[in-house]
Amino acid sequence: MGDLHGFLTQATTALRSAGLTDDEGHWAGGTDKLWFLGDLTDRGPDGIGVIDLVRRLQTEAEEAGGQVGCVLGNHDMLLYGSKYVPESPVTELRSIIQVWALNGGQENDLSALDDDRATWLAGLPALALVEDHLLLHADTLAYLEFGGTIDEINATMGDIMREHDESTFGTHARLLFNRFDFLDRNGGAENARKLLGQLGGTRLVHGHSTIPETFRVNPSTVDGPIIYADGLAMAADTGIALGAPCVAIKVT
Ligand SMILES: [Mn+2]
Repeated sequence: MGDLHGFLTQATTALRSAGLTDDEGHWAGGTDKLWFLGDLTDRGPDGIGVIDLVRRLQTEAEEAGGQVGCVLGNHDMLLYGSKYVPESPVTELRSIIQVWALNGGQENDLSALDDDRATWLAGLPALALVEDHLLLHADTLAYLEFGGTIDEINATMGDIMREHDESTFGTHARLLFNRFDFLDRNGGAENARKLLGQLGGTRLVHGHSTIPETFRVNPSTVDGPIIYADGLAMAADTGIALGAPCVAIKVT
């Protein structure tokens, strides 16, 4: 599932429609694997509710022999940084809490982000290789600036999240704002091949750059992912905050 951005009701409905949860909202996916592509919070009404939903399903899926995971999004970093290092500079002019507020940050989410939830966010991987799909939040090569393998990149990102270094946190988060590296006009297929060649997988699946904005389509017409870059990339963020439907995408 692409970016949920606090739209808890839509997420809950989409999960039930996909048969991944039952009528009471509990995990019904058995041994299936369900991954979220980051940006659980901001913009929508209940980011904390989305975090809590993902965490609960993670426990329930594990008990059933399935798997629920989530990669770290830039908005998850913005919210987290706003709690621990609010003055950390993202640009010369703006601190992380300013960037968070200007990009849909919700006071309710920040005030309810306790240490338990924040610690969970800090433990999210930046990248995951699942069934030959390379899952990542942003469609950017910038991940390679954190390391040369998935494990290295995840370890570096975990350190950044846990260290709470006010002087560097914001600029690190900013790297995940980069996007469109896999679109044709930017040498897309070549970039996708580079990332997959280095990190593994046959197709990358990303959120972050919404389908309506990236491919210039009406949000109301989006009903699934778009595969592009010679079939090497899948855009999975339908653009819920733009009014598009929330969809649990089946990838294999
Ligand atoms: Mn997003």
